[in-house]
Amino acid sequence: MSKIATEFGITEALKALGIEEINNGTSTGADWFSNGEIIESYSPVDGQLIGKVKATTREDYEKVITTASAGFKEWRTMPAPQRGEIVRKFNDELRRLKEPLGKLVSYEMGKSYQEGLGEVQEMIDICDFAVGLSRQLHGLTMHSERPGHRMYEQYHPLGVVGIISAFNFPVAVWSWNTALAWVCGDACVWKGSEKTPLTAVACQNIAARVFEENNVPAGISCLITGDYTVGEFMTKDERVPLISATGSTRMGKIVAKEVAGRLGKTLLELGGNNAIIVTPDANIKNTVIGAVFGAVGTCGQRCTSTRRLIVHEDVYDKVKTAMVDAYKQLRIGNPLDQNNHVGPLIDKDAVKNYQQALEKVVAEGGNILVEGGVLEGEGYESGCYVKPAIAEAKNEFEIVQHETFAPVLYLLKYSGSVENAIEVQNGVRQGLSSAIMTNNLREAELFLSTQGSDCGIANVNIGTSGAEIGGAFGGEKETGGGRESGSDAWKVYMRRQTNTINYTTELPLAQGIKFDL
Ligand code: UN1
Repeated sequence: MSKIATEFGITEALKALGIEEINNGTSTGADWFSNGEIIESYSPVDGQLIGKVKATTREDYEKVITTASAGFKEWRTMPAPQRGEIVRKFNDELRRLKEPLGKLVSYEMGKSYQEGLGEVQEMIDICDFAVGLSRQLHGLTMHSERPGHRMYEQYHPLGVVGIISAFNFPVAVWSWNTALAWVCGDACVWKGSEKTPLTAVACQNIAARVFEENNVPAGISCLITGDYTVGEFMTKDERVPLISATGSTRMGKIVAKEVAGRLGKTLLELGGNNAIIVTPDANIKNTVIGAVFGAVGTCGQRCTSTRRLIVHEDVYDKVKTAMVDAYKQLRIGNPLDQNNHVGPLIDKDAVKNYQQALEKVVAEGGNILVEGGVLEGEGYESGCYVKPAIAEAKNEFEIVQHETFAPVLYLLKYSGSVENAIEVQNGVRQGLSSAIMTNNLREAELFLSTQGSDCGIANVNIGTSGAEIGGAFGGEKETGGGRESGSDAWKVYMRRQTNTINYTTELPLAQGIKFDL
């Protein structure tokens, strides 16, 4: 164990979460096994090996999917509020293990400890939400056009749900899907990111233990581990009616095509290119807080991270100076140390992408306002620490149109009315999150109107990241169109059935059709 790991209690956290030196990455809940290659998990915090996880083979997967399919048949017959009670018990364990899990998220993924805890808090919140939901899986009733007939709709469980999640929210995204899918009566098979395999094992450990203690059938919470080839076992599998995938637009397009080819359902949560519009009526102090947190939080690796700041020319210089000043205050370093604001990027490939983005924006005619660069020396041995950068740019630059998963913020100027800013904000292929900073009611309402933001999330006087679980989360255009977590996102995990019951002695036909025999 490294100095950091010892100082910040990583060994204790791993122990509390049941992580061993070598872990099986395949689990049906009741059984753990794995015959694939070994994946090593290195921390971007200090470059140290944290542990190893054995990947899932095709044969391993077959065992998982058969168990999940069989488990589903039993689980679906349990009343939903009773399934909610299991989720409540699972949540008790999350509350108990919040600190070690938050710490492991921070150490394995590199986000700040506070954000690691925040991520576990999102899991707790969605479980609470799901427990209430377990008594509210409502359908509608309709008035039939025929006398003596009753019509209504109901929601039934869908089956086995395949979940593919990314490294940047290695635990919360799983829970947004599973907590809902479980109360809906589905079995879940999860492939987490191969960049964060230990947090996935930790979560599965918790679920498996609670489920076993409560006699939940095997297969309701399953884990598989590996790269995209393991994900493909699920996307190609007709026994998995729904694939919920979070990650890049490139990955989403492949998954969408594969699953659509067998007429399966997808829930896609893909890339964003999120902007904050700053109008002359904005509160500049709040703008800076929202924009800096949005751009550098999680080292710019949220799909909701702020990538573009679209500032009116009247306040442009003021905002520019305030942003540059704020970036000077940023402390970059070990994310477990609560004095630091910015931790490392996930790995050296991410560092390369970051460097290329900065080179590209200059090549396209951008002007670097806050210099980037890779940090070296004591505390930065992992080679994954970079300086958050700001560049003045134009929306039509190829690099600005592209989502770079790193702390690079583009400053764009607009003039005239807020419609011009909205056009810039919407002028990208992605459509996840957006925000406007203004105290002008007309501007705010226009931004939220039909002619306003085309994103799945549109905020007024808060930044683009940090959404609460109560709302539906997701975006339009190349973001994929899926909605997860709150509101009525649960409906995607169920199949809708329309029922018509005739309680007369006749058989009248709809649309007044006569068919006498
Ligand atoms: C993601 O980056 O995949 O709104 C999810 C937020 C978080 C979730 C981000 N609640 O920033």
